[in-house]
Amino acid sequence: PQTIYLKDYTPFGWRVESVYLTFRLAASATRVLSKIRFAPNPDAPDQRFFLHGENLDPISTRIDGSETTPRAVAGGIELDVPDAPFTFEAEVEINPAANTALEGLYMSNGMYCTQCEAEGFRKITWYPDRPDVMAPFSVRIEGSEPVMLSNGNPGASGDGFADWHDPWPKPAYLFALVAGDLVTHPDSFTTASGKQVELNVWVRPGDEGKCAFGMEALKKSMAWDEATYGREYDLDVFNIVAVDDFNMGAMENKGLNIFNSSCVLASPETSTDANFERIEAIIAHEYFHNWTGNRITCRDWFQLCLKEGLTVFRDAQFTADMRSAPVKRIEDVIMLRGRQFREDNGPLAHPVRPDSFVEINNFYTATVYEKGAELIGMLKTLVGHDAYYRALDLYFDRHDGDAATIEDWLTVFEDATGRDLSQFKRWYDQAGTPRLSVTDDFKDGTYILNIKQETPATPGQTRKAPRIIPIAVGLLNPNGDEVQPTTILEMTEAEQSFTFEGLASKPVPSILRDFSAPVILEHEVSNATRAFLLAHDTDPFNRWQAGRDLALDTLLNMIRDGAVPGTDYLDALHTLIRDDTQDPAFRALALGLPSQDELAQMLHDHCETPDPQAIWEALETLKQVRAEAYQDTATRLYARYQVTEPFAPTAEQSAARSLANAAMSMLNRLDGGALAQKQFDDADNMTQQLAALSALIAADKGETAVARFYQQWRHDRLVIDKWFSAQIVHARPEDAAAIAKTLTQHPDFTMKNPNRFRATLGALAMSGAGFHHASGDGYDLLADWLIKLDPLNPQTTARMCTAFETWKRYDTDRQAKIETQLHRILAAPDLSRDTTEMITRILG
Ligand code: BAL
Ligand code: ZN
Repeated sequence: PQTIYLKDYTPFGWRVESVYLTFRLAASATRVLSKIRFAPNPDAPDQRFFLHGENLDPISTRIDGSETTPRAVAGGIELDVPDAPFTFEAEVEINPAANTALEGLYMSNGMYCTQCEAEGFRKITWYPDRPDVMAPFSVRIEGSEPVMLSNGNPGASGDGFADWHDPWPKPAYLFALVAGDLVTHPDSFTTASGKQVELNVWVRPGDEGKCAFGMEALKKSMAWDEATYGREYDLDVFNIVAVDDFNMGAMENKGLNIFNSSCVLASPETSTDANFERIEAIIAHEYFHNWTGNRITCRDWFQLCLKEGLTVFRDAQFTADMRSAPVKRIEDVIMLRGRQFREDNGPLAHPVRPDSFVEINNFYTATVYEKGAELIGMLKTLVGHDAYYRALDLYFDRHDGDAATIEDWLTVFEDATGRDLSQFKRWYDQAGTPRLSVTDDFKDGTYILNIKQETPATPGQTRKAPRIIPIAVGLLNPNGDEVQPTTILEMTEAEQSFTFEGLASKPVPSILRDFSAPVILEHEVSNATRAFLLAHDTDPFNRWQAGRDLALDTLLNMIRDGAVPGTDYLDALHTLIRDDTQDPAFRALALGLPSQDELAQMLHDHCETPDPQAIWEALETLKQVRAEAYQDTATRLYARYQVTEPFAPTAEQSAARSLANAAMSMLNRLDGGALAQKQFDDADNMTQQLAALSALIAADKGETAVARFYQQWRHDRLVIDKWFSAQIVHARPEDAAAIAKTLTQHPDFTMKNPNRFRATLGALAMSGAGFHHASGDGYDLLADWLIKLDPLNPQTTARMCTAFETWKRYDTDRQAKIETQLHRILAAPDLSRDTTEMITRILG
């Protein structure tokens, strides 16, 4: 497969002035008629006239009305065209019903829908399918579907047709079409300038009752973007559609967002608190793309982080404002470490702005999204709140309607603030997670922090230059008072010292407050100091981090030499969870433990070979010891944090339920499952029902509940996804692969639905010691299914190959077993470009 390089970018030789599309819908033979006005691009050198196209049956092609026969070339067609504006017309036939890859136009439960990002539009018709070609689109849909939607504003409609016009020039990846038997949950929003916008959440009949929360989230997002960034919506209508078969979470098509139904449908009975929070965030994310992504898009796919990093940052700000900022920050850092640090530390490491790819779908990664968002956060920290919003105003003014680059973005910040950001740009260009090692000195009232930064080599990048790192630091004196409020140290050198003067005694530092940079902090700290910080730090993130460090210390000792859990940790955590003045959500987060994967990574970082079974056993032992030590407290917390008001998906109720559920899962270890069974029987909401089901499965007492849950929810595909995954995630390691295998034979299992595939094989891949069981059965089963899925859906297959990205951490037996599976996948006939690239990179 061909590698594409950032350095080879050239603009397209023509501009597109207008696009007229007609769709004659038929499930296995849809006709797409296009009429596209091209004009030479004076900024681009002369080139061949090339249009992308894949899996298109050509019917006819005309230039300025005359029939012409294009030359078929790799990935599309070439034509001889006039050296002046001209009209290109084509008719092609496509087969949505046979499109299992879910890219381009496809069918989901009898409904037509599209996914064009990144390069799906070329499966719909001939077109310069690249994000820097922007044009206004007019669309006519002809068919018998009751609802037929496209981008922009509705035009005429009648018996068998619907017209749409999108006045805002857009790249083809933002095109969308939906047609089917849909019902709407309608509403409206009046923008700050008084414009009335019609809002719809379109769903399949039967799902109407699950739209209200998403609609409220949309209205909150619209209001928030006006209040925070001064951005108003720009069309008469905003449509959201829920689709069951979808590779991603959701898609920001202009005026017609398409959502994986799991990311928009919500009800208390079927959705957990975590689902509600995620749905609110994804609705916000897709809506915010209207400005950061759609009005200003990316020049090429190497710039993906320009829209994704910024939009993730914006949705995180939104969630922090709607809910609890510290809780959101802690949740995000757990995710960043779990997914992005893992990626940065393995064979798939790549810069936030990659410089080459084979298949762009493989770069919708935690690095581009989550680390990309961390970069925006660091910029904001470095320039300050007011300058950040000044720079954003300039960005919107200067680049509205553009397909922009990271250079454009940084220039805006330089112009708005006068800062030189050339060193900051290294964050976009260098892969790998920097490690900060810290030592300190205190003498004559002066406290010195000595910090070294180092970034390990990553594929294709052996030497790394120092980056500018904003390190938020506060100092506490030994009685717990803060003597130095948070200050931002700007580290620019490989080694640097920072001095604080006039201190009466040696302070306790609180470093990297609010996780001010995506780095690994290495600082020798005693457990007594950690317990002190857990009790006294004014920064909520670092208080949580101190508790996490205590947990890591005790777990690593348990894994390494079978040590008993440390009393420092047990006592400090007990003090915290007993304290009802503390936010229950914070206490629930403090009761959380590092994942098996995070522990494996830490051992690997210390040049030790992780034993997945030993990690699982240490976690189990620690959970048991905590349950015994905290039994009385857990009993009290469980009673104290029962929510008595009617269910509401608020941060407050969610916090109470999360602490009560943490208490329940402790008590579950002591009472033979009695409390979990009672909670399961009494639950009137999914948060409590699923927590109880999970606890029962983990205690090996889940048989009846698993059967009852299935009977209760067999009609609800999203709940049944939870049923599939809970049985695997909470299984004992020796059983996980066999259970997953049995579930793949269940009549409700289908590999054609990405959600169901992820709920089963994805759950196995995330099951830690279950996936990595010494038998190798987990590896074998996953490889079997990846080989089966690849011909149908390369994108989801390639994504799930990341299960193997950590293989070099493990012992030679496991490595050999994984390597065998990687070669087996690679040898599959006609393996997709997506999966070939992923496996090749993982093999290294
Ligand atoms: N643009 C792909 C889906 C998302 O990031 O919103
Ligand atoms: Zn996005």
